[in-house]
Amino acid sequence: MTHWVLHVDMDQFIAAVELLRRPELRGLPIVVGGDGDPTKRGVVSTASYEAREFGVHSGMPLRTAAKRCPDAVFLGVDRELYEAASVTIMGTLRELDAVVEVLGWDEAFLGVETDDPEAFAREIQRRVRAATDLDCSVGIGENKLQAKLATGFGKPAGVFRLTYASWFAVLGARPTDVLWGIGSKTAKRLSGLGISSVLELAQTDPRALAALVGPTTGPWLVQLAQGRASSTVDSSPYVARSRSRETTFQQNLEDWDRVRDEVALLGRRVAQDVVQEQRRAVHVVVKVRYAPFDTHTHGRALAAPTSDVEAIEQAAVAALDAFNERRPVRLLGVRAEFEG
Ligand code: TTP
Ligand code: MG
Repeated sequence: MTHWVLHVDMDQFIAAVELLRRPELRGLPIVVGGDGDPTKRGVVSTASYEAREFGVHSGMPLRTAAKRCPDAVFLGVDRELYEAASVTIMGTLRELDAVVEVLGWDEAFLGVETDDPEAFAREIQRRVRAATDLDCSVGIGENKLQAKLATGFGKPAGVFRLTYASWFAVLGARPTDVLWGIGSKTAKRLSGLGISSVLELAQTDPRALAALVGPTTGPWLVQLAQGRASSTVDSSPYVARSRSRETTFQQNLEDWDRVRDEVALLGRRVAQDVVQEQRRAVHVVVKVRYAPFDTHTHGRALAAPTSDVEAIEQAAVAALDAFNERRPVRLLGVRAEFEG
């Protein structure tokens, strides 16, 4: 028996949940976001695969989605419905002979001892479908990184295996931001250093990269590109690392006294969430999305771990002071990060 890591990720999760109660919409481009009115401000939570063909994706303003795909059906977000589906999915996974680590509301790692991981993956898909009528894709790897990346190649409703043996054949020529943990900023920085592909990053001397991007980050990036990562799946309950609240304004806020008031209000709300979770925050981050749509963040460390509402609110307001540009604002967010 061999230890395998399987990564399960639901296909077009919230669109798929919506389709269960609106089967007549199956096959049409669906966009879920905001309250479902694409003339209002808000962002796309998810687009069905049909809508993605038109270039609609998560995080995009609803109005842009409506421009790209005028015939899409727009639906409002119904968080509780998706959370209920998520609970059923995770419950189904826990009934399997595997260690289950929940990674998000539509994805989980499974640690499995088996000689036939594909058969195990098919069994997962069969059970999830029986319990929820929803499809998932399953990635198989020798570690979490390989499994997580494999899932994307299995979509939709498929199974894909990615191991050390196939790593470079599958990913070597791809840009570095396909790697889990490398975003567009890091990829850009790397390509500025002449490192564009996964293979190039994998062949970079970790010490040389450490000198350029930092002693921890440099070697870690090289390791990622080589497909190396932990294979330990941990079943201890999922603990959120942060809590956040945000508001999209239907009209831009131009008065920065109001911006400050809104940040204070969000700071208080987040602080109340922190209190409710009986946790302590160590860091507060403010997100400002200026009109038309550029997003910036600044953070503030708290003097000590705290659940004090005043302290968290004040940290949010202090973080706002780091924003030098006082342009019109379309969205504000405040995130409290918990202690270890
Ligand atoms: P994903 O698994 O990234 O996306 P997906 O399930 O819609 O599609 P895929 O088949 O490619 O996995 O995210 C899961 C759900 O999380 C998604 O349905 C909606 C939600 N979500 C947001 O609300 N906002 C976001 O920015 C993203 C990325 C996801
Ligand atoms: Mg998904």
